[in-house]
Parts: sequence; C-alpha cells; structure tokens
Amino acid sequence: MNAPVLSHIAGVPEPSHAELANAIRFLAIDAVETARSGHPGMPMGMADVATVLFSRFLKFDAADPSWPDRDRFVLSAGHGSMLLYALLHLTGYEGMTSDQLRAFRQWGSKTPGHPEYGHTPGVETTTGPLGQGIATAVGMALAERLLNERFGSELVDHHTYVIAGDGCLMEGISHEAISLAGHLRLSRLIVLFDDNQISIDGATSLSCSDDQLARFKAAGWSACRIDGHDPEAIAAAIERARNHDRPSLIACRTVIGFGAPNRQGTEKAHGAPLGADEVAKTRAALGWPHQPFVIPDAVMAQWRKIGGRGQAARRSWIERTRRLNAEPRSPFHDGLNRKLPAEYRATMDRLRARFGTEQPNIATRQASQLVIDAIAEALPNLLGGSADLTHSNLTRARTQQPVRRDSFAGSYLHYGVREHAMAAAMNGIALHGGFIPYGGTFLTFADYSRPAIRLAALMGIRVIHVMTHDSIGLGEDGPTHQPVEHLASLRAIPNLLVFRPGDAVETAEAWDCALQAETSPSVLCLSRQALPSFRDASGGPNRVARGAYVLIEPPAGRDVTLIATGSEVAIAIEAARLLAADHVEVAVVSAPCLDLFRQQPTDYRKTVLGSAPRIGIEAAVEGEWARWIGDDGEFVGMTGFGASAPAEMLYREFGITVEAVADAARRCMARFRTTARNA
Ligand SMILES: Cc1ncc(C[n+]2csc(CCOP(=O)(O)OP(=O)(O)O)c2C)c(N)n1
Repeated sequence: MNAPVLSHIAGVPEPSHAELANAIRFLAIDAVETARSGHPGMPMGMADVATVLFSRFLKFDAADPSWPDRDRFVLSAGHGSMLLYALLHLTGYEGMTSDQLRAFRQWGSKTPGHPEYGHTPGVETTTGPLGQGIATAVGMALAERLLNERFGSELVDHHTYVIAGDGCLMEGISHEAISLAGHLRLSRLIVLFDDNQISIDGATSLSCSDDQLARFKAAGWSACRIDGHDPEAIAAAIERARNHDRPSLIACRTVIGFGAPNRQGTEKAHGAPLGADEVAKTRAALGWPHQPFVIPDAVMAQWRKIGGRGQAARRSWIERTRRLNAEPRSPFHDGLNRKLPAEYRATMDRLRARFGTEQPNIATRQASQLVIDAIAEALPNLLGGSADLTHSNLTRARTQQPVRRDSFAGSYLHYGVREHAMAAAMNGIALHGGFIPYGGTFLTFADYSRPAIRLAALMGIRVIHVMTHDSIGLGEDGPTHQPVEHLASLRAIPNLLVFRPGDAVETAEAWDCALQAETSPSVLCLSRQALPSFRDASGGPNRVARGAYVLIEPPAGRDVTLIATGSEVAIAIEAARLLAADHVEVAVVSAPCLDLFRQQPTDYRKTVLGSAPRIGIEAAVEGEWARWIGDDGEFVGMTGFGASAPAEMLYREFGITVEAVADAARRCMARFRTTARNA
C-alpha cells in the first residue's frame, strides 16, 4: 500500500522538509535544555529520516495509537527518546502536550528518559538497553507475517520500522536478531541505521570496524547506504526496501547533533544539553528564530495533517473487520483482545483432573509437554518455540508445525541457538498482539535471555519462558548446566512470575497461571528427572495460584513446617513420614511460586507458614528463603555450584536428602524449645 503524498493546505505556505525536520530538532534541543539532561544529538541527526518516514510512509493514525494494522515504529536507540516524543507531539497524539515536552525526564511526566511502553501512548516498546529494540522488532515483524498468513492482507498488512544506532548494532543481541530475521526473510522489517559513526566514547572507529552492509547482507538482508540528510534519497531507499523480498537495512549517514556549529559530528552532541550559547548558535545556523517549544502554525498544521494521514486507511480497515464482528466469535479478535478462548478453560480443567486421577510419575517437563499438547488446539493463538532444545524442553505440541520462511502458517518457532533474541522476539510478538508466545531453553541459560525478560517484566506483558533442567537434578551435564542462583536472581525481577511446580497437577496449574497472567511474564522452571505425583484428583481451585499452600496439615498442631518447591516437595513429604514415625507433627507446604505467595494477604501467608519452626528445601542457593523460614528455621539447599555426576549422587553429596531435612527439622525444634524455655 503506497502512502498518500500530502496535499497542500489552502492559503498557507507549505512548510519545507527542513522546517518540518527542524521542528523535531528544536523540540529535542529545548526539552533537553529544560531538563538539563538527555540526548539531543541523535534526534538532531535523525530528524530528516524521521520526517520522511512519518510524512510519506508510516501507516498510522495519531487518533488511535493501538489500531492493530498500523505500522510499528521502534526507536531502538532509546536514548534519543525526544525524537519520538517530538513526533508524538507534532502529529497530535492525545496527551502529548507541549507541557509534557517541557516536563521531559521529570516525575510523573509522559516523557521519561527512555521510552516506556504502557506509560506513553504511541510508544510500541520500552527501549534504552541498546539492541533490545531491534530484536523486539523482529518479533513484531514475525507476528505480522504469521497473522497475515492466517487472516489475509485485508486485515493484516503492515511494516515494522526501526531506528537503530551504532550501539544497537554493536550489541550481541543484534547479531542473533538480524540472523533470525534474515533466515525467515522478514521482508516487512526495515531498519534505519543512524550511521553517524559516533558513540559515547568518541568515533566508533575506536572500537568497531564492522562493515555493517556486508554484515547484514551476509545474514540475508538487503542493505544500502544513503545520505541521511537528503529527503529524496531517504524516500527512495524506503520505497525500495518496502518492495524488497528480504528485510532491509538502510544505513543513513548522518551527522550527530546536526546544525549545532561547535558540537555536531562529535560525541559532545551525544548525551548532554548543548548549553544556551550553542543553542542560540544552532537557532541561527538552522534559521529557527522561534522561542523554545513554539512551533509556527503552518509547520504544526502540516505535522497534524501527517498525524491524520492514516485515518482513511484505518476507517476502511475497521469496515473490513466488521464482517468478522458479525460472526459469533472470531479467532482474530480473540487473539488481538488477548483473551483465552472459551474452549481453553474446559481443556485445562480436564487435563488437571486427568493428572490428578492418573498420578503420573513423570518429569515436570513431560507434564508440560502434555499440557502443551492439550491446549495447543484450544488456543490457536499459542505460538511455541525453543532455542534449539525442542527435544529436551519438550515444547512442541504434536499439532504444531514449524514456521518457515516459505510458510508462516506454522505455530512453532525454531529460534536456533539464540536465547537472547528469542526472548526479545517473544516480547515483540506479545506487544504486537495476536499471539501468546512461549519459548524454551535450559534454566541455566536464563542468563542469556535475562535483559529481555527484565524488559518484559517492566512492560508487563504476557510472555512464557519454559525453562527445563531446573537444578542439579539434571545430573551428568555438570555445573555449567546446573542452575543454582537462577531461581533467586529471577525472583529478584519485579513483576516476573517464577514457577517451580513439583508434579503434573502443579505443572498444569502453573501453565494456567502463566496463561492468565495478562500483565506479567512467567518462567516455568521444570525438572528433567521424573517426580512422583502428590496432588489428588479432587478438582477444587488452582492451588498454585496462591503461590504456596499447605499440602499436609498434622491434625494435632505443628511441631515443624517443611516448605519446598518443585522436585524437593517429594523430599519434604518423605521427610515428614520419617519424622512422623518419631511422633513429630509435620506440616508440608508446597511453594511453586514465591512471587504469588508474596502477594497473598498476610492472614493467608501466616496460616500457610504457621508458627512452628520452618525448613526451606530447594536445590538452589538460599536467596529470599531467609524471609520464609525466619530466624528459627534452616535452609536445605545449595551453597555453591553443582558437579558432574548422576542426579541421585549429587543430591546425596550436596546434602539435599530426606535424612538431612529430618535432621534440620530436629535441630530447629530443639533450638526452638530451648528458646521458648529461656524466654
Ligand atoms: C546495553 C546498553 N549499554 C550501554 C548503554 C549506555 N549507552 C547509551 S547510548 C550509548 C552509545 C550509543 O551510541 P550510538 O548508538 O552510536 O548513539 P549516538 O551516539 O549516535 O546517539 C551507550 C553506550 C545502554 N543504553 N545500553
């Protein structure tokens, strides 16, 4: 779809391209100046590119920032946030007033230091950690192709544009991302590279001599270099890219801080206000006599017209979707509304009941495989994948076909050995809408995905990480593959739900929680080794949803409480039996999600934890367990890295055994009695 060229506004002299671009430049300059902090150089350098993109190509309607068939615009170089805020203001996004620009980087403003999704309408994804934006955009472009294949070009037909800087392309994640996008031939992805050869320390030649064009071409992209200040060259390159059958890189040779006589072309323009003197000189050099934040009427009118360019396209899209609305239910709308279809509930409940009745002795990764098999059909918008560990993660449902560059009908992504790009792409898929992405790797490699997981948590989006081989229980692969600190470190990320289910029923319940968590990403930590079932078939509510719950309550009051997660729940149950033989009254608590438990009302938490001494059991480092076991308790777990040996021997050698738990319980009870006597 070719973008309409703007028509002239009657009676008003049409502003030049330079005036439109200078409006962006000076809003950025003056906002940074007012805030006394920020990055003016990048918006000044990329103002011409952004002006051409928004005025001639980008399909958007400022009146409806969430119109599903809009083009996506990702500012991967998030430090240049004022470029985006200036565009949102000029094109007329609701709420993006000039007061907001004056409040750049201040408490409560819509204009934080780096763009934040969910905080500012028109911001498609949170950026700032360099490289994340371009990798997230790969997920968006992928989601577009997948939806296009399912619902056709009438409903889904848009591009994903990215502005990325040298920093984004230096980050390792960009390699994974461009490699994946090139492999899948995501031709609707267009990266506008701010090729200004400057980063914070100075010239990029200090640290980088990559031939970016050759690099992208080698990954299967089309690539070209243009003068990033020549509007016609920019337009021609974007036009070519839109018609290419591959993703496209347009290296836009620009001058950082364009127009600032003493700063342009140097790192001094990157990340500090220009200062009053230089601002005045820039105003003179670029012929912009206007006061800060004042945009001449004709320029503003033209920008507002640009903001409404997509109105007709949006209206006709709405017309086309009306016929879908006429149907009782459409998978298209279900997907975009992010709702779970009705069939899902019945399928999940049936499976949970089946696990409860059959009491399978299987690894939780196997239980997860059965969950995925069962729900994949009920959830047509479930989009699976793995970073080359499909057969270990057990993430592919029988019914899922792989996505290939020549067939986007599939619903399973072979992400390759690219954990970081997988996590970022899943963010992009979730942000785009239309799918619930999940992807697998080993828990120990969560570190490779962590920056993208953190952003998912910050953005509050539903992305599900299936992370198997969750402890020393994986055995012979040894300490490189045995996570010990990962549970603690993932639990430290706010708004991330870390689940460690202990049997098949809990695995189904954890999946159910993750799927229903519309504003939180989840990590499902699953065992490689088989685990006995401990939950019965008695239906009832999803117990994992409360984070921790009492599995065994002794009728005559508690002498001690054993709290365990995942594979260690079975150890706690055995230890309780051993202690019961000595007439010790033991409660067992299963705690599959400490994050959810933290959110429960105090009364509930007190009831679960009890007042007897508590033993925490988890084959990992202690982390936040100190809170749950208190001063009277003990932790049975890992204190360092694991080792290469069969799992049973490792549990024995590292002292995570039924006997060790029973001993810890006796010690704590004895200490507790002494303290009570002395009190
Ligand atoms: C992962 C990450 N590392 C470091 C930074 C800090 N940082 C912000 S901008 C920047 C330099 C980026 O250079 P470039 O992309 O060329 O931007 P330009 O100087 O052209 O604005 C750095 C190192 C960051 N934001 N993210």
